[in-house]
Amino acid sequence: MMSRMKILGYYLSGLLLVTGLSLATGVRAVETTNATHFNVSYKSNVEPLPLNRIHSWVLHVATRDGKPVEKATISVYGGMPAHRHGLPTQPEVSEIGGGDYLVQGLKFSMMGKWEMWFNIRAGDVTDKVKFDIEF
Ligand SMILES: [Cu+2]
Repeated sequence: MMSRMKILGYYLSGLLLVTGLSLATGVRAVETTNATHFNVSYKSNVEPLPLNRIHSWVLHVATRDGKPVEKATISVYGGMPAHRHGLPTQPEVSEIGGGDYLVQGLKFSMMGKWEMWFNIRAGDVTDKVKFDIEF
């Protein structure tokens, strides 16, 4: 069971742990960000991540002990902090099942450092995760 501790107003900023690891195929990269309640990773349908091309990710959401999180409400936002702008598109998130969520309509439109944020709510637990991306 997920913790029912009160987390409203609690935002993770300094504890993000981003690791890159390769699957056995050696082709697809998966990045995992450990947030407070969920382990979240993504796989892009285009790798390496493309510049100036609409593509999609499959976001996998699991509990800290690895159980898939279903029926989560997920919003996505992001941008380039150094340039003070957001994403050039409005990606949409839909549930696939088994803890997987399809994120469609992603585009990174210029070189530099991007942040991708996902706000994930499941039951009474909310978590925010960030992926750092650099082109
Ligand atoms: Cu920019």
